[in-house]
Amino acid sequence: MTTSKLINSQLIADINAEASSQLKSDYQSLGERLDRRQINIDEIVEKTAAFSVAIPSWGMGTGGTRFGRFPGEGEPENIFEKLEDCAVIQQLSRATPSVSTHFPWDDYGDTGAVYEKGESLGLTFDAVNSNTFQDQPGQPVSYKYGSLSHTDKAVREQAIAHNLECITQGQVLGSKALTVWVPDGSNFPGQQNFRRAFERYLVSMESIYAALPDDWQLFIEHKLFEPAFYSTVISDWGSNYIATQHLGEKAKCLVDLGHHAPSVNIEQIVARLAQMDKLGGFHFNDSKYGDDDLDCGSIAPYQLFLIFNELLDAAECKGPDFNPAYMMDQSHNVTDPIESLLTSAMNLQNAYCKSLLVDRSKLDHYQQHNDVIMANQTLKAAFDEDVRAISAVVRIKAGGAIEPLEAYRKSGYRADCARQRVPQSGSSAGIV
Ligand code: PSV
Ligand code: MN
Repeated sequence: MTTSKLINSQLIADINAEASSQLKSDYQSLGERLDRRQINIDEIVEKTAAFSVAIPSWGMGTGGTRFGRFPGEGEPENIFEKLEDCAVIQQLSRATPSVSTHFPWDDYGDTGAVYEKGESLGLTFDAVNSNTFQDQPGQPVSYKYGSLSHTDKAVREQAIAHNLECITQGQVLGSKALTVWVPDGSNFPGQQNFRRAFERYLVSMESIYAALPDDWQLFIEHKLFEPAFYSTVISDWGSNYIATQHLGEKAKCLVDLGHHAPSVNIEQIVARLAQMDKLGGFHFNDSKYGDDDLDCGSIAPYQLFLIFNELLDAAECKGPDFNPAYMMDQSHNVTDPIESLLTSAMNLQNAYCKSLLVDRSKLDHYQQHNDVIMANQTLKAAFDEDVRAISAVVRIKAGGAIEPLEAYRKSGYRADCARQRVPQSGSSAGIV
């Protein structure tokens, strides 16, 4: 089923033309403010333009909870339509040139065709994600009691084989990393022997690691709870770090912002992993209570800024080889996924941009002299700047939209999709 592809570029140009004089004056006054702090705004624009984040293919449809799902109109029905929606996000935001895929959700029997579709839309592919948290039709053995750490060798072998297949599919897509998140764990004390389960997991992961192409990385994603509610095998960054250390250089930790205990200092975890060369990448999202998978920057924008602040500190110290993968992982239950992902990409870009404004030598000076208030104010001064004019200039220079949401809404893209795509059936439950 084909849909209207991309948004009419004349429409974007017209909306940009209307918004451009306002943008000019916002940019000028921000430039003057930054100038007073000896910051050159054009240099910040250049650096901000280097920021990009991958879109999760699985975030393109409406998500849900275990209580239900309320599908929106014109949702994509398959990976090809998902890629079309991703291309619209990229067309408007110019900060999302790649897509992270999930297997077998994105397996339509012809991964070459998926690659070609992406290429035709100007998209590339980031890490591939495996799925051993659901049973698939016809699968010989079940993941009900775990996958890579299962007590039954046959289940472990099936899970390993699936991950190897993901690598094969990922090679077709030009991906350079496999992300492994396992649901393995237990619901009741006594259900599982913690040590043996971790041992079995590590042995399984050794086989996956051994199959990695030379230029690939293996990202391990930890998660505190859910679907297991008493313990999970890779519950936290400590277990994750142990596993990546055990496996070798190509294994790195992936930090999903929603996968920690409430009030955990995630930016400090980021700093630790970066320092030890074990920070592989991110699944960005936001949350209030647990793994809420809300839009990036919608709940705790200061935390996001503090994370980027650590990333820039690490980048300064480690140089160009420090290059964690930035991906989003959100569930859009009550919003149009395109709108949520556009907003999230911009929030991430703004947080990144603000962290570029931190006066690091001043910060270092105050830290060295234990000037607590001034150290904190130095960080806060960067966070408090309104940098939206910078990211808008980055977008317009790259051919995007000054106001992506406005352009998207005026384009009627979703309504076109609703006319052209077969509606999704039912309102079944399910978290993406
Ligand atoms: C698990 O909650 C997770 O964050 C992993 O990244 C999965 O692959 C993704 O969500 C699937 O919804
Ligand atoms: Mn995730």
